[in-house]
Amino acid sequence: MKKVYFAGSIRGGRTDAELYKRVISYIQRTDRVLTKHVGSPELNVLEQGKDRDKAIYEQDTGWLRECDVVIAECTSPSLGVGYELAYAEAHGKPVHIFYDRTKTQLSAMLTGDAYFRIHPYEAEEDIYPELDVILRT
Ligand code: 6IA
Repeated sequence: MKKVYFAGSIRGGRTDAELYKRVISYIQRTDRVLTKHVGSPELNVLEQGKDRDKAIYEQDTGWLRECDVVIAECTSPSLGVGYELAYAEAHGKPVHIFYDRTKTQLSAMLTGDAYFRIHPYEAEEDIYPELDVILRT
């Protein structure tokens, strides 16, 4: 059973929150997702607090160091997710990036970095067979 760090936009915008939730549930059928809250629709993105944010940063970077693999959904751009991807690379974690190619063009800072494994898709159902391969290897 792998420990999966799932990354998706929070303050960057919650347009794809339902998609994150479905992907997280799919991964949870076989593996453990450390970041389940990313798919939670009731997350209050307006909540503020420097102490709270520090705790979130410490928790998330701890999970990034602990996880076996990072899976990111990057259709909605997010500064936090971009940071997490670079942090994961710096710690030698395998990183898989999914995005809907009909909706967005991914940043050159991701597509130009040969370290990242990039999975463009055109329909949500294309994501799941690729997840099967990632989780089994
Ligand atoms: O810049 P963003 O907020 O879009 O960054 C999203 C990424 O940062 C996600 O992949 C999360 O792993 C991480 N992240 C951002 N906010 C949180 C959070 N609290 N809890 C855990 N991880 C987070 C959200 C509530 C907060 C807005 C008060």
